Amino acid sequence: MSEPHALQEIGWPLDDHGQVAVPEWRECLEAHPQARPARVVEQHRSGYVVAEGPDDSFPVESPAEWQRRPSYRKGGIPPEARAGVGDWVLVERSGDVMQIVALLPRRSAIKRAAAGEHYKQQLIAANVDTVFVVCGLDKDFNPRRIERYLLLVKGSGAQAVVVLTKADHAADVPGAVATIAALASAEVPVRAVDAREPDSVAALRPWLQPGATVVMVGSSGAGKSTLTNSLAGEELMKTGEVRSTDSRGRHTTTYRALIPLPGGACLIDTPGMRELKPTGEEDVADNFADVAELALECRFRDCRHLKEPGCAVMAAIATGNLDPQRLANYRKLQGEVATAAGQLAGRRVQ
Ligand SMILES: Nc1nc2c(ncn2[C@@H]2O[C@H](COP(=O)(O)OP(=O)(O)OP(=O)(O)O)[C@@H](O)[C@H]2O)c(=O)[nH]1
Ligand SMILES: [Mg+2]
Ligand SMILES: [Zn+2]
Repeated sequence: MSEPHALQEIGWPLDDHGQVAVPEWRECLEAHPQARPARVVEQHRSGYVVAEGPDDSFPVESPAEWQRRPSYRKGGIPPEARAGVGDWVLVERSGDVMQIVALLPRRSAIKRAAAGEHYKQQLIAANVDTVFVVCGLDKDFNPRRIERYLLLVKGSGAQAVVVLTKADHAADVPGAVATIAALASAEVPVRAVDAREPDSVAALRPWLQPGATVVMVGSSGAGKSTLTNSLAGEELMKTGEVRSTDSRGRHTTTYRALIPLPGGACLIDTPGMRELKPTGEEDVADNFADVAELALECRFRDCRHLKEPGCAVMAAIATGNLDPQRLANYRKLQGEVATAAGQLAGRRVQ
């Protein structure tokens, strides 16, 4: 095993006695006495790069069963069971190459449903403490999309923070922050920054303490790589101009990468997402507590908040206390989660 402090700098959790803080991980280590722990820092189509410290990364071969096409039949390996960026794996030398021999159980997992008609999950990042939901305060600003991201983060085991970039561009920063603060529950902090300015991004330090891991998600052009470079203090990731007509990015980042920051935290940069579908495991009402609370006041228990008399939800819309677009998004997401949950159940009985 490499120096414990080098591993610790990339997030390896140690307890007060210098032991791995996760008991199941200890068991895995004991089961593979020849292997050593490493963290997946890059995921490419062709394979993985893992690290044993901030300056010590190398390519590894993945187990043969991960290289076969995913299958849901008995014994098949679903995509989310393969390592992703942020995962801890055990690696062992095998001839000339280093080989992954085990995937340590995840402490948290950010997932979405993969594109395509077959129901599949895709891991965005593993073992993260915080998710920065990054959105520009330009033409890309979209509260409905932020609601969608927050739905996926809640229940993942990680905390969400909304990071509004391009604060230097925006006409009404406090207004935008208030809009997002109102739809995100009180436990979701919202920060507006100029992602290009180190002094401005210092506002994110509370979530970047030594040992912490943060993943950034958001659409292309939101400023994730710009933020990465400002926090790292050097140009590690390529950034790209956005289209002036609609502020859309050009998918500059093409793979997920974990970057150890000088302050001791790890930051995961990801490619901008075109589509964000729920996996079916999300709890929509939990994310729309305001709507759910109003629904309790409706006269009928099974009120669909359409034209029923005594509907508290429609009353809140009439008085301006609830944004009709938020209600529409609530319904849309509920429909999507229900569909995905049905597919998930179908897959599990196969
Ligand atoms: N003025 C200003 N420009 C910003 C800010 N953040 C990002 N930009 C610009 O927005 C463009 C896109 O930034 P990127 O960092 O490449 O965006 P990204 O989220 O990494 O995009 P993908 O890698 O395509 O997913 C670049 O031209 C940045 O300079 C900001 O806070 N203020
Ligand atoms: Mg990028
Ligand atoms: Zn109602």
